[in-house]
Amino acid sequence: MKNLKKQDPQVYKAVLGEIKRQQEGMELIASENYVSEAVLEALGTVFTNKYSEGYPGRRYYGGQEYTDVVETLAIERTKKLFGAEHVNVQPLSGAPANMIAYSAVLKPGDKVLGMDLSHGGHLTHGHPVTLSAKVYNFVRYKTDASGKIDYKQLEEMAIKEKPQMILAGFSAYTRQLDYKKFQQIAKKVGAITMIDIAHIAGLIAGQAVPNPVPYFDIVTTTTHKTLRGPRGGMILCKKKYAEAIDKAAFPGFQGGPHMNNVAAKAVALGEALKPSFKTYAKQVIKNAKVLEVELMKYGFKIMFGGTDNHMVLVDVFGSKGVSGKEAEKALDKIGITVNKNMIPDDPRKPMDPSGVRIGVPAITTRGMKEKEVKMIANWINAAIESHDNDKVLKEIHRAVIGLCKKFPIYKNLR
Ligand code: DSN
Repeated sequence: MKNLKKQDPQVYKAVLGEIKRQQEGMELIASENYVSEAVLEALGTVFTNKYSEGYPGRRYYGGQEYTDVVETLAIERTKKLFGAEHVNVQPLSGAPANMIAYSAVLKPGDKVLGMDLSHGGHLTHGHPVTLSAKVYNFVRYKTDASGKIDYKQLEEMAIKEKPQMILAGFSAYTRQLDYKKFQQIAKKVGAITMIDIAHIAGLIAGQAVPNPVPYFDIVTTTTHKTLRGPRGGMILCKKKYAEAIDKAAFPGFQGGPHMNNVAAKAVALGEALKPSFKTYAKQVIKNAKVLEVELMKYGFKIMFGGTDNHMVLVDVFGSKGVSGKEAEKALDKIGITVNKNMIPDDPRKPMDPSGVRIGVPAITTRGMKEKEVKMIANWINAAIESHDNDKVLKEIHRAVIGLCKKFPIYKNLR
């Protein structure tokens, strides 16, 4: 970064600080990951200078011979990874991807059956504070006491509500969804099916969890979580919806795509096609399972009865009398980053809920395995139990930094 260093020392210093924070911190936010240096390089290319409204071979501006190359690569690689009929790689991120998908197939006021946020859903799946909830009429389904989705109840709701769309997907739910059931219920009531796979896209690409793409009309995702690409979104759909999705993305919702991100998406998708990505995805699942088992041994209550994916949702208040906010703060002090999170029907408030969400995609990218996860679970327990003892927290922090140094990231970035 020699030009940045010389020209803008303030920004340079902040970048260095962030590199150090990422190097020395234990990143357990379930939606974060570390991209490869090749992905970072693609993000920093001259593609950022280019306007490319339209799609490969049919753009509104000239000079597209190279943007067409990277966008086509990203599309073809996504089709191959997920077996998708049609792919749009232009959504700027997950929330825009969802809004584009809704607007492609729904009219304002149409009804969507989506998962409740506190039961693991996502803000953009119809939370009242979002634009989508102002435009469409969301009705929310929940998990049952065992933590599973009650498909019988979902079917009854669908028959009663007659939604135009049934939406699956989550940001804090940890169990495998029954894709076929969603498809069957939607068919019964004539609804379109959509699933948001943002959290598990990498696990699907790595064949560590079942692929929902054959079962759903529309699939949205981000590219920066388990898929380990740059920040961005994508929409996969059946051919039938291809034109509507493309038109809804541009000119319907967005302007020029961010072609440096599209180039970086292509690079990350190329990485996901390699056999090593399958090993990565399987290790993510193994690490999450070890985390679940270890935390349970320490007396933590794991929501939804456990995990089938890359994260656990822990009721820290119910288990240890420490709120999600306090737990997040204590873990911050030992260099472990997680996020406070609502648990199903949480009696506490969103800014200080009962839970924390803990995910392992980033530490798995660093090369950490079962042995390290056991150490991490031990530190999490010790930090939460000693959340008001700064001396103990400092000691644990030193140990966390020691382990992080053994698993370096971005060795060449300066
Ligand atoms: N912010 C992402 C997450 O943490 O799940 C999704 O919006």
